Amino acid sequence: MKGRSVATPDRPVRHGGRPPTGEQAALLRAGMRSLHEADPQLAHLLDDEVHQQNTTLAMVASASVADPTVLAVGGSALSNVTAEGYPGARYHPGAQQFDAVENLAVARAKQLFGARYANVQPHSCSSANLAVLSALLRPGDTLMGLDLDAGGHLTHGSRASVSGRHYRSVSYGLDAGGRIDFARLADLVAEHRPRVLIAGASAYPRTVDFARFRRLADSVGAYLLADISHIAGLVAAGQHPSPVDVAHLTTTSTYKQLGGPRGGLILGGRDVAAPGPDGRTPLWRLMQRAVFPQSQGTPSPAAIAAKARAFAVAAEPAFRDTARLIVRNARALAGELAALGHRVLTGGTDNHMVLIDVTGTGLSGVVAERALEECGILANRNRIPGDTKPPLVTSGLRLGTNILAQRGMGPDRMRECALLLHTVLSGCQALSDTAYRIDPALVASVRAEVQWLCARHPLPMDTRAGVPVPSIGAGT
Ligand code: DSN
Repeated sequence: MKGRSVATPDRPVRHGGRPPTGEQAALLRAGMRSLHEADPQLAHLLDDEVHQQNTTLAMVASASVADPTVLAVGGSALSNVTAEGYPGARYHPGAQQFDAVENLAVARAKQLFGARYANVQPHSCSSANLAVLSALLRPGDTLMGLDLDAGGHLTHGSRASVSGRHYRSVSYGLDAGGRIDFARLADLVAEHRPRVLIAGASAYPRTVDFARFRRLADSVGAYLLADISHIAGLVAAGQHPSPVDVAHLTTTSTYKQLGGPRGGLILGGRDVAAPGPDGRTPLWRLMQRAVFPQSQGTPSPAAIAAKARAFAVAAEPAFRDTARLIVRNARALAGELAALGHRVLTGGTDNHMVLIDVTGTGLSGVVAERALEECGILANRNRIPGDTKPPLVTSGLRLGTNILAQRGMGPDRMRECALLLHTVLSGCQALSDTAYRIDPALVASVRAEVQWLCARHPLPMDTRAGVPVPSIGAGT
């Protein structure tokens, strides 16, 4: 151990300002080089994925692009560490670095969100939500969340998920304007007296009034869980009100808008020491147990390291600039699409998301998604309120501006993006709910325009664009 210090939770590794030795970087480079020789089939698929991401216009609202440093950290040798438990209280040896990394990730998550508590171990936000629910509810207790068809999430009480099977799930919905129907929600809360109320959505383009949710939760002594998976970047950057000190607990995924690895996060704010359902155990302690050992075993050390890196990237001023651009772009995109005659749900957006009803163009959501993909534009089908088509077909399309802003596109470019969307949607002829015909010349011309835009606005990982690739040492 000469030349190295050993971390404990109380004594993080200090390197005295010395640069990293480069052993990890050498390992990554050697690994990729070996992969090319040992498994060219897989190496090709990975290269094709990078190429596709660089050359398509991704408007999938639940996606963002991870910084190359986040991707590299996610592939680090920490993957080889097996260590159940928490820093300083592991069930396996050899967790010195992992302990320090997990402490760093927790500290950075707390700093980024102004939280008093963070658990960085959930493998996804679905895992985080199910852990929270299992700690606060007994089977059969009442849970209230936004209906899946109104833009809610599976884990908010959908019958398709254990959250809707183990608990008594009562869903709330939207008003005629497509906004959360708080009047109806107040009636439902008074009638059903949920033990947990969830504020959060997968397809909701408007600001979520967390304080109003909290007042409703308090009126019946319910816990408020805020799921900010889709807006976590905006929350971190101050572009959406934060629920961290408003809700009892907050959950998020780390990849949708935080540019992190696939993973989840539980945050606690002002109320994290409030008692759980037993009247005495603080919520933070319940959360620690709820994740490990109650719902997960071994955590994913490399993913936790990548979260630590992503939280640092999200704390940089450039991230806040991008978040501002995300919102401005979404507003511009919604305005342009409306001007082109598309029905934009709720009439616009407050966040990164634009929902449109594609039935006006004679298409289903899945046909619109497939035709756009053929032209190099990615956006996913989405059910809309009152949808009569099945979930795999749908009547809507969900668009997001996270990656457009990460590419450095601004509101002026949204007119071009809207025109490309419009050209495809209006030029596509539906043969059924799932089949379509589109002129190959139109496909070629849209693809060419997409290529041009992508080349003008390269992703941070686009090595074709002269983005510097760090030197990681000779002879490796
Ligand atoms: N929840 C799904 C979505 O919103 O796209 C996947 O993360």
